[in-house]
Amino acid sequence: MEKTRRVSIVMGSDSDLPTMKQAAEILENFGIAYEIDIVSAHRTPDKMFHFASTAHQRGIEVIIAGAGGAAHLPGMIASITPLPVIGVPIKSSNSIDGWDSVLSILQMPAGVPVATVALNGAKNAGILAAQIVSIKDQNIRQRILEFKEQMKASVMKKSEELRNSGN
Ligand code: RP5
Repeated sequence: MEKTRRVSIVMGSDSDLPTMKQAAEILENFGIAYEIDIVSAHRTPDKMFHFASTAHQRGIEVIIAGAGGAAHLPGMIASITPLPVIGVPIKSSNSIDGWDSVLSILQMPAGVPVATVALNGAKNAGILAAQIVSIKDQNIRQRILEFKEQMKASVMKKSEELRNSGN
């Protein structure tokens, strides 16, 4: 039987996929079942509305939404769904230095939060989604603790190598 998908990754265009794949890779590493799709606030508004209004009924716990330029997708989804939404600003072909994407996702009005990560920060979006899922899942909590230990060990190793290199 297929595992219930707990995280939904959506993006405005297939051109966002190379960035958004990083969130998917993180979820795979943590063993969290997810779905991934293209949902555009501007080009497929009906699909966006249907997705945002039904995701919680399908067992989804967190939504990661990425978009570039006039990046309305995360905010529009957040205006409809009761689920937490993590927004990933993307430096897309129609983006001016990425600032338009960042500000479109970050500057939400009071009452409709979007947890905005850094420009192209899909990896952190995946980690944050895993941390939200881990609130009620001890296995995922353990994997996140191990991930942090690995990160620390990697930096400590590089630090030691640098100090021993004579530089
Ligand atoms: C946004 O416009 C998408 O999220 C994408 O980042 C950007 C460009 O889309 P394409 O023209 O590459 O399809 O809506």
